Amino acid sequence: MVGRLGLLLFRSIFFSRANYWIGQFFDLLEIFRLNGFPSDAHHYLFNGDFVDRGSWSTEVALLLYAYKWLRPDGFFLNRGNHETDDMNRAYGFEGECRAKYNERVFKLFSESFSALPLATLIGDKFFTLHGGLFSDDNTSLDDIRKLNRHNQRQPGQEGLMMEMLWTDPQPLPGRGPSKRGVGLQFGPDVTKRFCEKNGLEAVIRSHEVRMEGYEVEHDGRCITGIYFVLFYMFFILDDDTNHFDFSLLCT
Ligand SMILES: [Mn+2]
Repeated sequence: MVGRLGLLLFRSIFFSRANYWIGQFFDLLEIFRLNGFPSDAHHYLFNGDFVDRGSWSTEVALLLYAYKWLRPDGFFLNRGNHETDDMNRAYGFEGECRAKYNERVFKLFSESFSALPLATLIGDKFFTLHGGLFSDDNTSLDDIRKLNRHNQRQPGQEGLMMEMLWTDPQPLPGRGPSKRGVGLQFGPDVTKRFCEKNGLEAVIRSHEVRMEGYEVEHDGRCITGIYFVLFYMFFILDDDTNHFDFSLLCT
């Protein structure tokens, strides 16, 4: 399973590397052209950070939303740390909305971002989210399900939502300070305990660039995948050969 994901990731990233300067919206169309447009045979999960890079973010977000609307059971979006007000103010998406549309459009996007799932479970075994794991070993999938993201809206400086959007893995056991100054780093023992406690095979996350496009760490239990420029990671599950159940956490 992990190998299959890896292969698909590599195939897609190989392409995006050669074309990342074209612009993210056209990269997205090219991904669909190469790998198959969303259909019964091609399910997609985009793992956050859709906006803020380049000047085509509104088009990207609207296309992703349109596909979600068209194919609610076969097209999935997780929130990234860039789908937040603070980041949009600093990295350009708010300005893009104002330049192309108006303030109200940014507010509508902001509200829609706060409604995006923070994680998706694939087949009950693969916990997929943008950032990573938690400061507290007792955090469970049920705690995540109980999180009311519609009330909270923005991640703030601490807590489950912030950690899910911001944390990174580290090779050393235990936890360490974040190199970003936001969140923390979690070691292989943290990942192992979380997976065992919650009956998971692995954590799939994005949020960082890996030179080979993706990397499997923490004894195979933590997979970081990226998509250059915009999509830190996406992968494709093909119903012709495998069937996966997606369930959204914190729905
Ligand atoms: Mn990120």
